Amino acid sequence: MGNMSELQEREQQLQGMGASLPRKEDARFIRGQGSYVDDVKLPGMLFGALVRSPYAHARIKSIDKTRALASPGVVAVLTADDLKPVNLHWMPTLGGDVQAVLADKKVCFQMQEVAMVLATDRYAAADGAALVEVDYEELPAIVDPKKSMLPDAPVIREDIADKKEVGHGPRTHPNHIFTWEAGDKAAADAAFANAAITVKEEILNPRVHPCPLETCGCVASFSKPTGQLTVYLTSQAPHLVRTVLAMLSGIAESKIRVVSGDIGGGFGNKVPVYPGYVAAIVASIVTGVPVKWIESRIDNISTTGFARDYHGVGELAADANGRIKGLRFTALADHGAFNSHVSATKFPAGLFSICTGSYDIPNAYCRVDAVYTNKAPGGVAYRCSLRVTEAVYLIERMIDVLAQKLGIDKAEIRRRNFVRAEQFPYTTSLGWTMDSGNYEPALDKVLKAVDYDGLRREQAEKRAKGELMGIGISTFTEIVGAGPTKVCDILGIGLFDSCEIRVHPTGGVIARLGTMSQGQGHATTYAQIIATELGLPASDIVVEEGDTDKAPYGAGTWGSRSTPVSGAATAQAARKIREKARKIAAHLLEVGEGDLDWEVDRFRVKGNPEQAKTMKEICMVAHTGNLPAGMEQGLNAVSYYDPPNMTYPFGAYVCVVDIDKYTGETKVRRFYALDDCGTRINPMIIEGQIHGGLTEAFAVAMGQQMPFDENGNHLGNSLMDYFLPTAVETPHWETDHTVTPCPHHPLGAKGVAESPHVGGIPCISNAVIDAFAHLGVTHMDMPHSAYRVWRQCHALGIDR
Ligand code: MCN
Ligand code: CUN
Repeated sequence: MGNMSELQEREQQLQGMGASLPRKEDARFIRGQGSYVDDVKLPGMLFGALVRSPYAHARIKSIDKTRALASPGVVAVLTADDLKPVNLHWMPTLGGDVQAVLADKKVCFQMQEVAMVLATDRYAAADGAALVEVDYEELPAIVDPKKSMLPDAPVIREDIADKKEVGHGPRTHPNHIFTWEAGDKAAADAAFANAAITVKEEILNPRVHPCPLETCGCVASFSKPTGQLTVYLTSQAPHLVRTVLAMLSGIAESKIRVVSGDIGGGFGNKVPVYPGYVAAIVASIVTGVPVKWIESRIDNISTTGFARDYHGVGELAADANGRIKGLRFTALADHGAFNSHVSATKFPAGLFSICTGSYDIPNAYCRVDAVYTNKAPGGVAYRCSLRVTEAVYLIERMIDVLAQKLGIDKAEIRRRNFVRAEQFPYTTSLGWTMDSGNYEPALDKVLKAVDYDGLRREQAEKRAKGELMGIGISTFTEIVGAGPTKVCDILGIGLFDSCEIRVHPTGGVIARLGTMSQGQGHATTYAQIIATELGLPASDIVVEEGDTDKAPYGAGTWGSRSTPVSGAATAQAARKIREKARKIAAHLLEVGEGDLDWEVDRFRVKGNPEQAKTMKEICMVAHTGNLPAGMEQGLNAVSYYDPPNMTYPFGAYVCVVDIDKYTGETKVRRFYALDDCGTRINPMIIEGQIHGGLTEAFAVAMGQQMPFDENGNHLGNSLMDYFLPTAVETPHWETDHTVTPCPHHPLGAKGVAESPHVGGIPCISNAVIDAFAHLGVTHMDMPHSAYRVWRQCHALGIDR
């Protein structure tokens, strides 16, 4: 064996798992060398501009293209009537519904796509769009989901008014999408009937938008001679998009190529298939030249995948010591005018049923009713792992409400209810089997770090002086890594993921994956996994994602699934290669495979360690004729990984706020976040993800909201109105970690990217509300903007 320092040196040279390797992709990004969809410029390309509806609900009586067609540079104007002959005026959605590509007889939300104007440049297209004359007859709009299913509510989706179901069970009203439930209602009801104490609260997750820096868009290029369709598109899930395009166009999937270049932020906004993509594709098929369509900021905020709009009611039942005996959570989900968000077929309400959180709750029941309204479609986006944000917000808020009612400390009540380390794997009363966790030490570590007792003493002193200070805690568990194909599919396609690795003669490696980075650093972290597994330096490992012609099939990057699913596929593919390399090494060293030990970057003969073959040497030999009998050349492998379970990362966060009772101004004084995502591949990238997710949590908790008036007019669809925190507003984040490996993942890793958002929002809310706890306040809805916090102070009469 080599001495330790030599070994360590070799290991360090690999820059494998555990190293805080700076992101490889940043060398391009910080030099302005990224290549985004709007950088794609093809010869003869036309520009498409969408004509959008000014009304939230209206019948289209006529569309007059004459003036637009006469406008300089305008080549064509497409409407639903033009798409009908090719049957492309409607398209399937990832939520099992259909959506109008261009409005067919009526519009169902403000800014809905009505026509596409094609012109020789972007300005001519915009001018042309302004000249399309649409005659609308306005209809009454439904904006409040609570009014959606009233008996006399106007029917939003006349196209499916008679359908008894839209993919997810019986519908009870034309504006009803589905009702989904989990758990044992009778058992939960009994727990409530027998409980010493019960609490109930209405809790809103307002409609917000992830607002990535780069808006959505595409360049569609159809070649008439070959019948080949190439679409450059900002997609988090290029293969799923290709499948949907094949389904809707009838073009063979082998003749469709979807290419996602660099993505300037996705945050779930770039999962769905949008009407603009399909309109641009049809436009390219019709005109025979490439067509580019890029959203403006206002288009993006008003029409593409928003998040949340979840109207929850939480109920907990407990004994006098605060041990929770029962949980009942219901939610009314506003999906807008089309059910377009990504959801696994069996989970139309996403993974909401993870709402028992980190707690051992014996009886639970949850129910989600989803409805149509005259608002843009969506609901699942924004670092959310399919409604986990809403679930975690509800339980983390409700446990505070319970603590308050019982007069038990908010850290103590969590401790009394945690699933204990020895209970894992732990099956929740709503049916999930949580893989691993160690909650109490994580909470204790955080409380110690912030001197929780000292903070509570300080708070008591401040309260005595009439000042407002709040301490928020959240001890959340996420569910990420969708998911096992036995329970998870989208449009019938199982949610496995894939990695193909090719090793070249001199030891360079190229890996291709079905996922798609939007800023998560995949080019770096997948390379680190391969470096460790194959003993080849990360610097020589190239990672490629996003081109469906090159990468093996996979469901893409969302729901923090890249590490849990594709990270595992990467390890498995690399291990297949290492096993082949072992056979070659055994052949070269003339020993049995079992006589070899793997050591960082080479195989050594047991008992005769001077005899060794490095991976680099084996790479070359694999491309010669000197191989074991019958073995083919090459060192390539592909793995399609079907995860046996989801992964359940967790965290313990504490937030301290100071509130000015005269103005409502709220300052996050301190935020301490401890995350546990099992084995950590790149600590620096993890920290970056946590900083980003916490900043987005701060945005949601403190200021983001998409307001509408009663006619469905959007009241805040520009960055003048919509809150995006900059470095100026953003608090300082303190991060920490524990490591509880995932028992079923080949590397022991869990996902992490969404945790800080999911756990951060309730932590900040809990802090703000805790500031008012001694005054009897149990809940305040987000966002906690200064005005709204001041209103609370005013209602309590403490602002004078
Ligand atoms: N990682 C790690 N060790 C772990 C877990 C993760 O080093 N145990 C690293 C991974 O290798 C990867 C990164 O952390 O480089 C995030 O990994 P993971 O948690 O698997 O999440 P995904 O890569 O699947 O990212 C998806 C997630 C989602 S769903 C949203 S929304 C979101 C987020 O990522 N959108 C983002 N973070 C974002 N960050 C940026 N910059 N831009 C977005 O659009
Ligand atoms: Cu829900 S936002 Mo991310 O899963 O793409």
